[in-house]
Amino acid sequence: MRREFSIVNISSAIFDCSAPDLDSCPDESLPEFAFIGRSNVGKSSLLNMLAGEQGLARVSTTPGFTKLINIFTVNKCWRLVDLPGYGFAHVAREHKARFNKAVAEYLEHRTNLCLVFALIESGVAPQAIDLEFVEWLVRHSVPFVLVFTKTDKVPPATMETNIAAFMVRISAWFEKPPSVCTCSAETGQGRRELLGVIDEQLTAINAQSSQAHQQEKIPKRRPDRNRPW
Ligand SMILES: Nc1nc2c(ncn2[C@@H]2O[C@H](COP(=O)(O)OP(=O)(O)OP(=O)(O)O)[C@@H](O)[C@H]2O)c(=O)[nH]1
Ligand SMILES: [Mg+2]
Repeated sequence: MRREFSIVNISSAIFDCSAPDLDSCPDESLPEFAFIGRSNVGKSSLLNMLAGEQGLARVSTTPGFTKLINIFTVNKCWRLVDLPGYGFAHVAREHKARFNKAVAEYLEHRTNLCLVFALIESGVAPQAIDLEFVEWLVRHSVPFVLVFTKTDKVPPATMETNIAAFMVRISAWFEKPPSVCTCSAETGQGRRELLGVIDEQLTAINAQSSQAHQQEKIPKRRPDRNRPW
């Protein structure tokens, strides 16, 4: 059965800050959705495509271009986060270590991180580095959706083969496999579905917080502790 999504309507997307590490990130008051994946996989491009604003996050043909945790506030109430890529060998060794550590800390400890979009190139067979990274996400209980990118460059049959092969390689790590989406920042393919994923998460968060609010309003039957008077 086809899933129906109610779509997040993006009315504003504003650059918030570039943080070199977790401590420099802004307060944790807004839900965040982060993009991670190999250098050059298309993280910044996908962020721009979803936000509907070319040039919001900087795109480059040079792998390893995004070096900081770039944070964007959408509709003043949630955030998109463009993370530095992994697996770019030519970044200076100390930089590589530092950025990997910053990304790992962000993914492990950011309490307002709702969901990670783990990007994989749809045109390539499963790569060890992507498999290792997905395993790391599973081991650290980071919630994620797999997003196969650059679908405009790949014949559909090749893409299907690559996705199926990737899913076989990771199948042993889950009881229920992660959701899979595909996208092209070039054509806009996948925008509706990915915004639908974000919308589902935001709806669930809203429901949780209104439930918590209601519970606060219900008078407690008994005081929490004995009163001294
Ligand atoms: N054909 C095609 N090219 C894309 C797509 N998405 C990104 N690109 C190109 O891929 C290159 C890298 O894109 P970025 O969005 O900068 O990739 P990134 O993952 O943010 O890269 P780093 O910041 O270096 O880790 C650029 O030349 C983009 O124009 C896509 O969907 N289709
Ligand atoms: Mg980038």
